[in-house]
Amino acid sequence: MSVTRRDFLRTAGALAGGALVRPALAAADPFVPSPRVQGAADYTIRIAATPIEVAPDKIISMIAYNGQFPGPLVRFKEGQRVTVDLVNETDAPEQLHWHGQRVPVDVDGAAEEGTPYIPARGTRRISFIPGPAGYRFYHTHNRAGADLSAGQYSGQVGHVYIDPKHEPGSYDREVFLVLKEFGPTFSRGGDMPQDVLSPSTTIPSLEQRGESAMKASLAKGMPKGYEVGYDTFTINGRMLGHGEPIRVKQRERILFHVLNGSATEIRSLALPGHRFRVVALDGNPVPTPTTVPVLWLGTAERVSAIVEMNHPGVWIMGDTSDDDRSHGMGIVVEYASRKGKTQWITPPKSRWDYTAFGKSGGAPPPDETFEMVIAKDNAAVDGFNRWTINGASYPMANTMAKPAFHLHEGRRYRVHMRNESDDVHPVHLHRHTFELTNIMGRATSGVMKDVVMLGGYQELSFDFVANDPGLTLFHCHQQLHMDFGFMALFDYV
Ligand SMILES: [Cu+2]
Repeated sequence: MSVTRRDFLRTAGALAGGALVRPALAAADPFVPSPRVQGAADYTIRIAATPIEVAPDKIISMIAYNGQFPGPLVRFKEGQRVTVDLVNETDAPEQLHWHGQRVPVDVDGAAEEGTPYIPARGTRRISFIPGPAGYRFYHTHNRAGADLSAGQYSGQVGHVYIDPKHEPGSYDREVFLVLKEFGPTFSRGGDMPQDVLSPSTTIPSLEQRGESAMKASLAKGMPKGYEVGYDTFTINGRMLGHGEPIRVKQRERILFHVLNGSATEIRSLALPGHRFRVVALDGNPVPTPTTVPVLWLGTAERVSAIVEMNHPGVWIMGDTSDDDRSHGMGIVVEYASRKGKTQWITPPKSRWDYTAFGKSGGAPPPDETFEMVIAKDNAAVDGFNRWTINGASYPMANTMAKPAFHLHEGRRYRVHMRNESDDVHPVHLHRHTFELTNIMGRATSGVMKDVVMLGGYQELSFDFVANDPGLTLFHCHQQLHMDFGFMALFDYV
């Protein structure tokens, strides 16, 4: 098995030619570690403006990692210290965040926690012990604000896989996929799909407060706050039909590692005639592996799912949105010796239920609960929505704000979130893994994550153990939301 997997990760030799335009990669490109010479880093990640060909004659300029999109797949070994050189060839200071890892604040890659910037035209060397094992990723943590070329709107996304001491599950090989849009523009109040989560019920008191705040704002003559839309959609940096297909054999069991690398969007993924057996969420094995027809991922979420190739054909694996798929959000899955027109069949409507992957209840009680109420102040900052946690907006002028929540090392905390807005928020906690404990009144346990979607006018709770001292950032991973206030710091006291 391991031979096949390594074989899949072989170097894409064609990239070595130094061509000016780099094709996006059909599969995650392996990272080639620097030679083991004294004083050299194990890995070097170079941040630079790069033209990326997402389709023939469609070449997008983006800030990317090592001249490619997605950035190279970085494979670490759990517990084995690594040194990484971060080289910034742009004119702006950068932050590289090791999403989902338990690392110190000087490594984590968040200016809000105090991680030093990688200076413009400069280099930073970091050293850390990767972990926990599993599927993680790395991305920029810069604020973008009104700049649609900055932050996560850029091409700064790459997979990390930290090899565990024990191999999970039974599968033949792994395929890494990153879902990512390009060509962003602002619109006023373009709505994201909100019919994603299960249950679909809302809490009347939250809805009343949210709706009346919006009505009051519109009555004052305010337009709706800006949202972002895109004209180009890709999987592994290629629009549907313009990349190499995923070539499969009948009866093969493929473990797909899927990352939503979007700055702002919720994504879905379906493969007609096939089902996904979800074995891990955000890289962490789930207690109840469950088979689903469609994967749903909030920004920065990862799903690892095994698909048994038992329906020969030439299929489109793609987003369930016809519009997004027709603008590129798909990749062809081709069985050996099958040719012909690619097929898409719309799957039945489905919703994403986190509790399906957990155990029913049984999480230990927390030592303390933090209440968080999320609210939207429509179009309040130069036409952008301002976001608040318990009435406070994270300051835009100063990077390291006063910590809002205080932790004692070793204690177990519950965060109870209530959403007074109609938007879905993929909320993210840095440097810690949390356990889902309640989704809209349904108790659950055992699902360990670092991002979870909080539904519009809904509530949920997650627990975490304070086991990684240092400033810890909590924020919505939707770029517009985090940039306009939806962030808070935890500190250890
Ligand atoms: Cu949000």
